[in-house]
This record gives sequence, structure tokens and C-alpha cells, in this order.
Amino acid sequence: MVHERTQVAIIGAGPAGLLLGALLARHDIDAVIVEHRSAEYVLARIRAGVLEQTTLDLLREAGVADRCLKEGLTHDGIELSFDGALHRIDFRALTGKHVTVYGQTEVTHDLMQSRAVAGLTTDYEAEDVQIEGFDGEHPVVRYVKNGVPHELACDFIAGCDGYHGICRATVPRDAITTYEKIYPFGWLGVLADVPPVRHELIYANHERGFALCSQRSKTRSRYYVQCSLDDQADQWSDDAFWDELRRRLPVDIAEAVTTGPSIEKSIAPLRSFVAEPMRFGRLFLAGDAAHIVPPTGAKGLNLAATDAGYLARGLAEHCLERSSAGLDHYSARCLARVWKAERFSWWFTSLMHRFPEAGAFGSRLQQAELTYLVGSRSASTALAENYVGLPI
Ligand code: FAS
Ligand code: PHB
Repeated sequence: MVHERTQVAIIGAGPAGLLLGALLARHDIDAVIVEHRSAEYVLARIRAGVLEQTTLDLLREAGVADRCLKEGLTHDGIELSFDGALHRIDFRALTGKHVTVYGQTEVTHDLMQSRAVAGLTTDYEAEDVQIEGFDGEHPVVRYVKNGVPHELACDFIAGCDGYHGICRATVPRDAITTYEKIYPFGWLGVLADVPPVRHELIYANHERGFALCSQRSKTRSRYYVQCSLDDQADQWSDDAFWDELRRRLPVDIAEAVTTGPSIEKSIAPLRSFVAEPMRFGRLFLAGDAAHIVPPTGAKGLNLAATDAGYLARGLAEHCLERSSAGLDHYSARCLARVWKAERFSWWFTSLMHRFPEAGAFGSRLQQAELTYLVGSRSASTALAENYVGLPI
């Protein structure tokens, strides 16, 4: 048995865990990250692509924003496609703000590299991770690494282990309330080394279903089409994907799409989920461990980042200033932001996707709302200020 001690044990090396670790290091607070996958596996997951300014500010505070500031793409708006035409939502004109397109993979890479250079401990491929004692003064994390049992004593545990992690699952059922909505479709996503079809993202509402034209750089694109939950990614040939994508776009845009071999193809289910509260004694949940949004509003990664920012500040106040105010307000402060993002992500998903059970009446309502949205400065501003990120 290896006995170790740290101030904060972080479960999970996704964006929430890695960013929390980087922010704590800026305050000289010791943290160990325990991750059950390999670093290569974590980096191979293709996920988010859009960063709010608040996330970029947190990356800068953590000292890991240099590459993002150099390679990230500044986007001043998005385009909505419906009835065969594009309609631009001008973030800069409506809010004075923009978003940055920079893949979650790159954020994760930068955080991992920064952690390794600083010589901070991340135990990858940890097996049978268990947490206990967080309802008392002496929490413990137990896991097996290379066949050797580890016991990590700590002052606090950060549950950054995602929706399927063990931290939320370890909380007694009568201490937690969950809210969930499952959507009757998924997103089939393709990553390809082809130039993006437009400078900015296109969100398409089409009778055949939703489509999204996104990107990672000027030479790498990320596309999605709404698909059935019965679909399997390996059932979709590249040609079938490109044909379906182009059928959901205006003719001139469809003809401008550069196709090519997929380098990643996967289907993500869509759900809205919130667990309340996000604190249980000395256990704090952050990121997907506490909440999930449908990716339509590009909020998942950004919520994980703001949770990490709130938690890092609360832990720093506790450890350095002997004040528990930040930790005592952590859950309420995160959930106030989470629920606004849940509402926006649900609204944008409901507006842009085809729901079989909504019928012709539901489609007409969507068309009426889209026409109103792009014709009303107030309605467009409401979309824009949620998309670029509400004030922290
Ligand atoms: P993560 O799930 O990223 O990280 C949790 C980490 O904990 C993982 O590395 C996992 O291996 C580890 N872990 C799990 N159980 C463990 C255990 N028992 N012990 C130790 N470690 C454990 N968001 C967007 O904004 N836009 C998108 O397009 C988008 N697409 C997505 C597609 C998919 C398929 C998924 C699943 C999510 C997507 N998201 C998207 C949301 C996503 O980006 C998350 O919000 C983001 O990864 C949240 O980061 P974390 O909270 O760190 O959770
Ligand atoms: C992505 O590029 O993966 C992406 C961008 C915006 C979204 C969802 C996904 O709303």
C-alpha cells in the first residue's frame, strides 16, 4: 500500500480537473489528479470547439492561454440556416463580445503539458477509484495503479470525473436531487482535414433534421447532423454523411462544402442534466460530473471551466485566508450559472432540431420563431448574449 497526502484530490483529468489543478498551482495549493484512462485516451476524445471569453480568461489566469491566443480563431458571430437561406447573428454588434474557436482537445493538451512541465502529479490509468470520508474532516481516495494499492489522504476532493464518474454516484441518494431530460435524437459528428465551408459556424434547421458546420482551424472542420438514437457511427459511410449534410444546407453552401475522409466519426446522445447541490461536505462536484447540456449552445466545456474557476477561488480563500465563504457559496454560485446555460441550451436545441412528435404544427412554430429571431434586434441580442457567455 502506497500512502500519500495532498491538499486537494482531483478525480478526473478532463478540462474541469486539469483546469482546477492548474489554477490551484497558481496559488501554491498542492493537488493530485487521479484519472482512470490514459492521457492518450483522454486526448483522443473529440468534443467541444467554442470557448467563451470567461474560459479564455481562466486559461490565461492558469498560465496556459498562449497557444489558444495565437492559434484560436476569433468569431464575431454565427449564421442560422433555414428556409434555404443564411441569417447572421452579429455577436460583436449586439454584445460587443466574440467567441474563440479552439478545440477541447487542444485545451486539454495545453493543460496536460503545463502540468507535466510543472512536475505536478497526475496518476493516469488508475483502477478501482473510490472516495470516502468526505462527510468528515479526513477524506481519502483509494485506487490501484500498476497493481499497487494507493491511499491518498487529502483535505478536499474535487469530483471532476464526468457524467459517468464515481463521485456523484458515491453521494448518498437522500443527499442529492437530479433533474434530467433526454432528447429523442443524437448528433453524428465527423472531423476531417478539409477547410471550413464558411468563416463562422452555421446552425441549420432543416426538414430532414439539424446540421452544424463547425471547425477547428482553417484546415480542419467539424460537422454534425442530427441522427436517430438507433444509428451506429460505423453504419454511416463518409459519402453518406457528406450527402446528408449537404441536403440540410442551402444549395450554394452545400456546393461549397469541401469533403474528405473522416479522421473521427462518432455519435453523441443529447441530454440535459443537473445534480443539486454540487457540494457534499469536503466533496465538490465540477463540470459534467454535476451537469450536462445538449451541445447545441456550446456550453458544456465553458460551464466546466467556470465551475473550476469558482472552486479554485473558494479553495484558495480557505487554504490561504482561512475563509470558507467561497466554498460555502460554491454550489449556489455554480448552479445559478448552470441553470441559465441549461435553459439556453434546451431552447436552442428545441428551436433548431426536428422533433418527430411535434408534427407540422411544431415545425410551423419553429419557422415563426426563427423568422422573428432574425428580424428582431432584441431576440437576436438574447441569443447572442447567451451564446458568447453571460457575465461571470
Ligand atoms: P469530462 O467527461 O471531459 O472528463 C471527466 C474525466 O474523468 C474523463 O477523463 C474520465 O476518463 C475521467 N473519469 C471518469 N470516471 C473516472 C473514475 N472513476 N476515476 C477517475 N477518473 C474518471 N461540449 C461543448 O461545449 N461542445 C460540444 O460539441 C461537445 N461535444 C461533446 C461530445 C461528447 C461525446 C461528450 C461526452 C461531451 C461533449 N461536450 C461538448 C461536453 C464536453 O465538452 C464536456 O462538457 C466537457 O468534457 C466537460 O469536462 P469535464 O467536466 O472535465 O468532464
Ligand atoms: C464543435 O465544434 O464541436 C461545436 C461547436 C459548437 C457547438 C457544438 C459543437 O454548439
